[in-house]
Amino acid sequence: MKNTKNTVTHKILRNHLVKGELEQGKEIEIKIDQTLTQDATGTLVMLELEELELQKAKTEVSVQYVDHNLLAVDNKNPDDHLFLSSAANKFGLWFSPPGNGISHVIHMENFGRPGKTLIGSDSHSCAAGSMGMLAIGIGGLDVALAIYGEPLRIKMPEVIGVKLSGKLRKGVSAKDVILEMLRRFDVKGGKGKIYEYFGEGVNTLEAMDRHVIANMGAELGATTSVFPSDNITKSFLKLHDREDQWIELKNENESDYDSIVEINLSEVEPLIAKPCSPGNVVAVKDVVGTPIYQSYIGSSANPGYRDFEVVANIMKGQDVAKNVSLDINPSSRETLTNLTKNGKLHHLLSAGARIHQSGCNGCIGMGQAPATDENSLRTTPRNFPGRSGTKEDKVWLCSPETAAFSALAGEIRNPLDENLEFEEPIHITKWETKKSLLVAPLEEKIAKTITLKKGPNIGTFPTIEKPKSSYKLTTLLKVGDNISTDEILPAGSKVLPYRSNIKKISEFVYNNLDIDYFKKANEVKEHCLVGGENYGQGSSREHAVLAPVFLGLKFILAKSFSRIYRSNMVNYGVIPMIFENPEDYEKCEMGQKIYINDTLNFLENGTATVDANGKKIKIKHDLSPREVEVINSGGIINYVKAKNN
Ligand code: MIC
Repeated sequence: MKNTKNTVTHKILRNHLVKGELEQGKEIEIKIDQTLTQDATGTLVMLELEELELQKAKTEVSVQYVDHNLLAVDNKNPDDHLFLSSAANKFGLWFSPPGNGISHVIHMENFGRPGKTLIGSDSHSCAAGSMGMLAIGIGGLDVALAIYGEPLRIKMPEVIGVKLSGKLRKGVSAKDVILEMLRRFDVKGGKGKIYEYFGEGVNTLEAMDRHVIANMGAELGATTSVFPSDNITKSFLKLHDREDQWIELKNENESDYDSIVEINLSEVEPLIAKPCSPGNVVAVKDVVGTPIYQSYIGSSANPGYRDFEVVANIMKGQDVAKNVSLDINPSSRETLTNLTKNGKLHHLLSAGARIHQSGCNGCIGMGQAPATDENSLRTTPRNFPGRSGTKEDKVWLCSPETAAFSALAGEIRNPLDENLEFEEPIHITKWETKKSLLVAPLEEKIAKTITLKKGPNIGTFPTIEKPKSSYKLTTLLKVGDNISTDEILPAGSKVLPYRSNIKKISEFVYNNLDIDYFKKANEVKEHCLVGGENYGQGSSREHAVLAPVFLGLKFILAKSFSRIYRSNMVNYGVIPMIFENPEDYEKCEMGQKIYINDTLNFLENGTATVDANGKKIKIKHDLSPREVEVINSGGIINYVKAKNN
């Protein structure tokens, strides 16, 4: 029977369906209209496009942003920027230069279009769901393939309606809403789900508030989050001179959702995620008085003009507490321009704030790392261990209001107990813009003449092997639940500059958990890993798969995998093996050999029994027949090349 559901999600999917049916759990293929890549993942995507011999992007809009690797302490990051600019010119992409700002906010302002599909090589690409798009964060190779003209293949998720009623109180903001979702569902509660927001409460949220909520849907492990496209979306588009691109999109029928979650915005209270997981949410009132060292404003999780203005209004005429670093990271050059024009930057500076350049900065450990043992309050989306750049860091995630009041006091404060007489952020109707900083794609005949500008740090794309008929492999590491990509392949200013150099970056794999991993991998070469639940949560960085593959990783046996990590594994030919009985995890030990005697049969039939030092363990996989073919071909590039020849 044809699916007739009319949620916003179903409407967009139906319009883009290339193959399959919108039945939960079934593989579907959808056409992708737009892509977004950023520098930390984009360098690899551009090498992939070179490998695919792409002539010109097949998408409607593809944009290459530079927002992560901004510190120029030597040639590496600047070389990457030039490489990316040359690749954008060659392949027909837009280019957003360093200092322009964070991809997600610039994309929403300049390219986001209700009803369109977008994928991005950054897990927070889902932020564009705030304007009625179906926007999914995914590994770089899937993005490269979309630019190359391939549809995206995903399993049809469950569509959960999140019914918002009421209105947020002053001192409480959108960040508290998504923290409420994380308090309820934790970091893997959203796996296999799309959260679609609806109800009266949605009308009380501005476009950028919706962005905050949609952005951190990534932290729930969700495929994406979707908001309707309504008059608020229309006025946002109008502000950015694109009103003509508006269409209305709303859910017709509540019963079309697979299930419903309800949040009364009037009852949401200030919340905070304690170190070291976005799911570690408690009420701010329960941690009041905790001393802080840093208050950090910015990132793609709180990128709106209002998120900075509210801090400026709270700070107005007051001083940041002694010994507290108030770090302001403007989300875009335009946000900074408008804050300056409206006098808000002045309040921040005279309160003692430190102003940084526009971009992702400290969110990913590119500067502003906190001192040892000191609490850092951040409006950023993630606080996985060590992500700030400081080992054993103590990063807390909260709203701009909580971060601002705490910065004034030098300790965590609950905004609802503070002086709420500050001016409410204005509803912006005038936006000073300088669109010319975005570089448009070149004409095809000029693009053809461009050669890629590769500095000495730009590596080559490694070759991926087909699976062997059997493996007897050493378990190089056994890890617990919810291991994040930040733990597998650290972020930070030391490692990020090697994102275009797989050979070099492989030296850092698992550095924070087992400093000898690289050395041991070099000794044993082919190896495997054992993991718990939700292995590989967090970022989309395919390097967290590709670098271990470069060192000889062949399969991972885990209780479950995160969505993006799993698809990156398939793309690079690593077999995602799942414990049939999760208790068997206990039978595995580090250093032990795992023996599988018929890999190809396992891939074909979906189950097998492996031998771990004499102990029998039943395993399974949840790969679709196409994914099995991809692994058997030695990864997706080989698969696509073979298919197209
Ligand atoms: C992140 O927030 O972890 C990042 C940095 O944006 C990543 C991308 C990356 O690893 O470069 C993401 O979320 O995909």
